[in-house]
Amino acid sequence: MTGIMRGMLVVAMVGAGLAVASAAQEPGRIDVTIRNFTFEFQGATIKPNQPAVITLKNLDKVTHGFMSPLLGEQEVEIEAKGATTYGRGMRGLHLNPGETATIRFMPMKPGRYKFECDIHPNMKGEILSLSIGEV
Ligand SMILES: [Cu+2]
Repeated sequence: MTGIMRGMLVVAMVGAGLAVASAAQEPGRIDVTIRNFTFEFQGATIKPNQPAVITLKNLDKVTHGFMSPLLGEQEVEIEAKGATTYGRGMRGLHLNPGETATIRFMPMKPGRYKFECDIHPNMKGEILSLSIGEV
């Protein structure tokens, strides 16, 4: 009887292990909506060495910028208006009214990545890249 119980426990644990492994493949997603000269966030945490996707949307009637040291440090891919820009050493991007952009990159190390709108310096935000277990 105990033998059967133990067998069931092992199966359950293997199942849980697979679920964790497949979750690690999923990119970390952050949605940033620019509204009323403010960066609004959803899911503002990403993990080091896990692909990250930031989706930017400008709902204001003026052009806003998204500028961060994060973009200058590593390979980044930015998709906007049907064109994709990629490479290293980007300073940021400008987003026209109503436009969206998608930024893909691999956060290499844990840390706080500040970003701001270079057109309106009072607009600021921060993306956190945290290791599992960090707070
Ligand atoms: Cu702005």
